[in-house]
Amino acid sequence: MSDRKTRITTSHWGAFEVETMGDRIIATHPFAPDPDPSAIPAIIPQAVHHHTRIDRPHIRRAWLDRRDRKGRGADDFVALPWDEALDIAAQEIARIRDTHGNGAIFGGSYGWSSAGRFHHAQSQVHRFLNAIGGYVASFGSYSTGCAQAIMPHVFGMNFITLLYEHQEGWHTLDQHTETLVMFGGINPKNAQVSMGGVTEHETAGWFDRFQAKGMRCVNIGPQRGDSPPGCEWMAVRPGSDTALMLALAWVLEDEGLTDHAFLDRCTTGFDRFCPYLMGEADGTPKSPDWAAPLCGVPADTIRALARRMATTRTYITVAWSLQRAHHGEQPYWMSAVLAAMLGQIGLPGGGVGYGYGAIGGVGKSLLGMTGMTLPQGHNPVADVIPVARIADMLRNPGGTYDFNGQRRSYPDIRLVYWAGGNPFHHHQDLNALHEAWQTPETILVNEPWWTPTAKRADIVFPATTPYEREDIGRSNLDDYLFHMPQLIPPVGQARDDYDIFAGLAARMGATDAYTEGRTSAEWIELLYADYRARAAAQGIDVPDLDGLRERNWMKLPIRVDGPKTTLFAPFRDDPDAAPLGTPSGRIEIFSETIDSFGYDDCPGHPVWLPPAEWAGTATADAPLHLVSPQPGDKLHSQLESALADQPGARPERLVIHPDDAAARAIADGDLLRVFNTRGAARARAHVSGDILPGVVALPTGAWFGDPGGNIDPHGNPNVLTADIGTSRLGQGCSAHSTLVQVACDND
Ligand SMILES: Nc1nc2c(c(=O)[nH]1)N[C@H]1C(S)=C(S)[C@@H](COP(=O)(O)OP(=O)(O)OC[C@H]3O[C@@H](n4cnc5c(=O)[nH]c(N)nc54)[C@H](O)[C@@H]3O)O[C@H]1N2
Ligand SMILES: Nc1nc2c(c(=O)[nH]1)N[C@H]1C(S)=C(S)[C@@H](COP(=O)(O)OP(=O)(O)OC[C@H]3O[C@@H](n4cnc5c(=O)[nH]c(N)nc54)[C@H](O)[C@@H]3O)O[C@H]1N2
Ligand SMILES: [Mo]
Repeated sequence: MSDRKTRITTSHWGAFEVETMGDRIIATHPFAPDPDPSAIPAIIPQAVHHHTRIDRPHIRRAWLDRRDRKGRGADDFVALPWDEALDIAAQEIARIRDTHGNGAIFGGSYGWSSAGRFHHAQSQVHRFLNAIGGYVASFGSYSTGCAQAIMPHVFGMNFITLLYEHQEGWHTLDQHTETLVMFGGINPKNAQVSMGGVTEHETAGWFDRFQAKGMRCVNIGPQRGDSPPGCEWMAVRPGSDTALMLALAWVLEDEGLTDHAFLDRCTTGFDRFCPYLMGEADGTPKSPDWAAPLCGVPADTIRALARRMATTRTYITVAWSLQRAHHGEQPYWMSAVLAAMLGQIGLPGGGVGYGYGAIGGVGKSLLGMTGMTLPQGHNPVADVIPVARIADMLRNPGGTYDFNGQRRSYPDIRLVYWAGGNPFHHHQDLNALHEAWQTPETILVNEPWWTPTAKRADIVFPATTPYEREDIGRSNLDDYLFHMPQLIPPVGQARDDYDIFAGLAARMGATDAYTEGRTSAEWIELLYADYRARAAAQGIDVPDLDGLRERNWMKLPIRVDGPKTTLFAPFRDDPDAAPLGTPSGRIEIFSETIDSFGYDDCPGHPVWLPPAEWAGTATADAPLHLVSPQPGDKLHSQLESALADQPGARPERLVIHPDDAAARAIADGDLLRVFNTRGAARARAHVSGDILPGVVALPTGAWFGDPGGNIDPHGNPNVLTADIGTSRLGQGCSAHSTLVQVACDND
């Protein structure tokens, strides 16, 4: 058939081949060089043409009629022509700005949106809001917000720099590591995803090699499936890892296995920490006997693991999930202290690393190559909130809060603009967010689909998906470069975010600042030419844009198949000559800075601080610990409407142990009600011995249902999760610290 075409494109879940016929995507196929392609693209044809696509601009009827704020999520919408909707939106943004100032506009707009360097929705909304005078931004991420606050105090560098530049590559682990101790596991399902795309999905392949050479790989966490088959599973209660790490440290110290020479040379503050560890400070030795009932691991198992860690080349990895939990600062800090006591930091294949498996880019060894980024301009508004404090901000204008040593106050937000994120997927305690969401005067959303967030907006602009526009695919965590062709025309009347903002900017006299006179095609030309020149300066030859269009993709010669140069090796050799960026220049086991904040929820050295909700605080009403991991079959809430169409797909499946199921007369496949005082969700039972008794797991991403019902019909865990900061230090999201009850709900 003549109009049948295939081209390669890329996405956060990697590259894939797209087959189109005329205006439609009809199929997708794996990208041949990828050894372990993601299954996510299979749903793309249905999702892109799904009836939940937003076809035209829409304005909520009650807002249009009388600027009503209260009915968000419940009202119907009026479809309007583009010009009319853009006029109304521009007038409203200008009105709020002129009446209340740019500090009344929230443009944090957190979310992953889509891959593609130019049409990155969050960059576009930030650039637009800067062009009209600025906005209140958000700091950090839901992924690693807590780690981004705590880890610079410990290692003296930005957490993101630590992750991508100074952690060991898979290659080095393969060559040198004898014991891999994985708190929270390393899940190849999560590693299928990476910001901007990971092309060769290699995580599962590395584990095949590790196992072939006999590396001992220990998955420490509540679910066996958090690591590839073949790894040992040491089942621990969620939220208890710090107690386990302390007990491992106690054994090292008690049995003379601590590397004191390393501690003396490369760390500071062990003398302040050790009395707490050994129990001299508070009368409680943090011994295996102390930790065993907290974490559920037998004391002898803890002792044996500590000895093994001290006598073999050991690499500790910590999943990001451990810090998306109340007091998530503690396991992160304590893992660094444990690694320091082992004295292997800076040795190949030894030490500690964060987020292997969380996203596919962590552990890849690549030469640094600067990317292609749309400049976002300057934001004159200084106000920034920690990203997960949005509901507090909306509820509590002028209210004060602590964050990483600062006392701040929440701005008075009158207008919210969201593009490329789904807060009614990602935020905790969604019923409470729904209430808080009724306070701003106006909420605007650009979205391809009628997500729960789009349904709760006043003005909704339909955005294109990456398949409907041209872009360049490139991630700093990957060694491929893609031309992402426009494969089909925009669905319905969808427009690119860039054109939506250009339309608003034109109406607000901000065209020069926003577009600088360029179309999106001209921006792509410019940004790509700049990228190409920088690549050439590094000696890397990439084709010009027309050449890349023709080639569609290329592999970049930036892979390092050998040890990576991190700053920990020179630091270890001579910490005076290569100090870390901490105040002491050393790894801080005790931090004078954190101590000076005076936070009881994050004191001057790591401590065992149980989460507000975990096994230790379980009650008869809420006896089970809920973890809400990332979904294997999609990215967050993206493509959900098409997936949900599949027979039996919703409600989501809740993993529950056979003992917990039997106690509730639940059989595999039963319909369930999962609930606590914050909300209730329906789910379908997946009874499995691969989860610790007392723990249940419900993945994120099912769309939050329409308001009005008292139970979320699809199984969104965030109707259950608690919306509290990790601590006054990090203020990250605490999604994984949640207690629930589960009951059979077959009728
Ligand atoms: N309970 C619980 N909650 C969690 C987590 C957890 O572990 N447990 N994890 C948290 C984490 S780590 C994260 S990162 C967040 C993720 O939360 P989000 O990043 O908000 O989730 P996504 O579903 O990826 O939302 C992206 C949205 O952008 C839209 N989009 C895609 N492309 C475009 C585009 O080109 N233009 C526009 N305008 N829109 C586009 C998609 O349709 C989608 O609705 O969730 C957090 N929430
Ligand atoms: N397929 C797919 N992959 C993804 C994503 C996706 O949506 N889909 N999202 C991506 C994003 S944005 C992020 S931030 C990363 C997140 O990566 P992670 O934070 O590593 O992933 P999670 O899936 O939240 O959690 C991993 C496992 O941690 C365990 N866990 C939970 N709490 C605890 C605890 O207290 N202690 C221990 N030891 N284990 C615990 C749970 O059993 C869970 O399955 O994943 C990325 N990868
Ligand atoms: Mo994330």
